Amino acid sequence: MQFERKDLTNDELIDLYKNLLLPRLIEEKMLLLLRQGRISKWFSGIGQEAIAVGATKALQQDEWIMPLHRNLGVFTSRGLQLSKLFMQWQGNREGYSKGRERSFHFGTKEHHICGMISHLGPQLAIADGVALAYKLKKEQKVSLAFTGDGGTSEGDFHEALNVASVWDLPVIFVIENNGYGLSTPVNEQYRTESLVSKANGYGMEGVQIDGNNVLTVYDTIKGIRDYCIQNQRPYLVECMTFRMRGHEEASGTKYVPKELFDEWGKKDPVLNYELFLIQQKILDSDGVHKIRETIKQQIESDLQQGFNAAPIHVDEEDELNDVYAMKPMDAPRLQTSNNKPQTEKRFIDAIKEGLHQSMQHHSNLILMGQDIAEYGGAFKITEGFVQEFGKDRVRNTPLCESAIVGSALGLSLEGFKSMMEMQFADFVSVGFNQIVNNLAKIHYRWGQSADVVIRMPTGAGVGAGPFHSQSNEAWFTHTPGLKVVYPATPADAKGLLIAAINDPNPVMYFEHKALYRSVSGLVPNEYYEIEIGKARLVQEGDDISIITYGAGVHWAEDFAAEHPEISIYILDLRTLLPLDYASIRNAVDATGKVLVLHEDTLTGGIGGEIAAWIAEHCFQMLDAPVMRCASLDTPIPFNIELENNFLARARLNETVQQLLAY
Ligand SMILES: Cc1ncc(C[n+]2csc(CCOP(=O)(O)OP(=O)(O)O)c2C)c(N)n1
Repeated sequence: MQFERKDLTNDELIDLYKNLLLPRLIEEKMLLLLRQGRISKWFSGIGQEAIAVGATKALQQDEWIMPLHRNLGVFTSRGLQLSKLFMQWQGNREGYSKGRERSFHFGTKEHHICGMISHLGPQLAIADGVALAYKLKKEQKVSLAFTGDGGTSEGDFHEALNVASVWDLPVIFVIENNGYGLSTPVNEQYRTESLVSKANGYGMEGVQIDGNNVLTVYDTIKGIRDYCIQNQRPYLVECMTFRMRGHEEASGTKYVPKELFDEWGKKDPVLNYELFLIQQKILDSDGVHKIRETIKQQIESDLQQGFNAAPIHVDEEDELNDVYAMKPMDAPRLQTSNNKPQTEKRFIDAIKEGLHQSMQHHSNLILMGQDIAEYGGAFKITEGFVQEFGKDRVRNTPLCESAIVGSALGLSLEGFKSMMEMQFADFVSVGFNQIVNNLAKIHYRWGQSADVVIRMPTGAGVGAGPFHSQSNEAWFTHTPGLKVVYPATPADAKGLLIAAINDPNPVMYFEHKALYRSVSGLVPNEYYEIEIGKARLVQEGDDISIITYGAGVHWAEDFAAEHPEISIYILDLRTLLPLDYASIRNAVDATGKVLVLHEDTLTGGIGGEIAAWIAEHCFQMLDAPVMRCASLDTPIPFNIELENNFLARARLNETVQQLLAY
């Protein structure tokens, strides 16, 4: 192995050696503890340390890195306290995730490390968002994301590289090509000659290097960092290396030919570099011995601290409290009242006004979505925005929902707010993973907030067929960490959107397309919030209570107007997660007969959850079983007759009569 020191001083070379040795010695100790059953799962990076260490040392301490499961060297090179790291692996409260995450699935803001989720590829787009933040702030910085060879087959890899290129983002993508993805060899993973050749396909530069040579990695990434900053462009690096142990310790290595271990054993990144330092007389064997012993002692003493950590004490309140980030204590309360000036507005114009005022209010709010800039969005909600706020803040995106949600999270890491417009709520399925696994869980996992709003033009009634009409809010109400809001009136649409943007948590904002131009109402002119988690009493009544939201509110109101002989209490939920149980209880108490009405299909809809809660908590108040009126359990048909039959509204009268007759 050829080492080129270039202009590195002896001290710098020795510092790199210490950094390279530390993860190796920690791992050797961990493998021992694993055999003794003192720690659980372990993904080994033995043989690959030069990549994580070289890359991390080439960056500034405050540049975000998105590591994966073999990148212990990132964590150690960023100077994480070892005792805390050990507590993390033992699942102690004093670790980096309060015992909530395993192995390397945690991040730390203090060290600018973003924790991975198991799905690997989603890390890459987060780096795009961070790089976008650096670019917008005109900071001379890069972000760096890792992927394995296996991970390059994920759509997330393609999307993230494409966005970085199209948006001219200073991101370094590092592929650790270690020959295998679990047991799958690279010839069953891809058919290009190399992985770096894919760079060309995204219109970016790339280079393949020896990933076992720490000086090569360090020097290359340092140079690439300068390139990315100066040219404001991304760069792909393929580091050739080898995984010297199994995928994880329990999986063995039977599927790897023995010759490969012999061949790559000779290229060991730590031993070869050590030899180089000795040959160059930068260290002698005594010096090497001393460094090794010092590190081993440090590991032992920190490990003891780790073992001394108190066993975890379960505090359910603390668990629940950490699901959401708290709004800053000094955040103003933006209530409005009826005596403030109001203007009659359509639903769609109220949304537009809420978004517009939010853009004026938050100079760090970025809008992203397909065709939202010059074209103004599929429904024209952002029409005129790009002229007023500029291309930096009103961003057309390539067609890649997953990468844009990931980028939104990356923006959040650097203190930006973002709103992503799904062109249709139906398309959220291709950004689903980033929402339910990254955005939703990140605060609970390691305390990072995801300050993102996703606007979801939703619902049927416009003859748009199975993929432009779905009600998919229940996919998200089942995911702790998200908030789900669903306004029914123009005033609520504006106030809830402003509240969603002010909320530091990920909010799914459902806006019903059929209401856009069919519903109007008085909307306060000022900048105000409607509180998330608070339902609205639409009208009082004595016979039955209809609990509903979205288009259902209008169906219920129309029904009540057409049937003055029935006294109907109507509750508009407005927020589906978290639910306003106090208002639900009041609705039950008012009549003792409850109908939950929603446009979503019956099975697994939020109506089931509400009915179950009422049965459990309000049983004594009930004079009849809780009834549900929902859409048919079929995909949404295109033909308007079929669609009308599909929708819950077709069965509303029948269900009300059943309830009344009970
Ligand atoms: C989306 C997804 N599918 C499958 C897995 C299971 N899995 C975990 S790691 C891995 C192999 C990854 O290979 P590679 O990207 O080459 O990284 P390496 O483990 O070799 O470092 C697989 C299949 C996963 N974590 N996520």
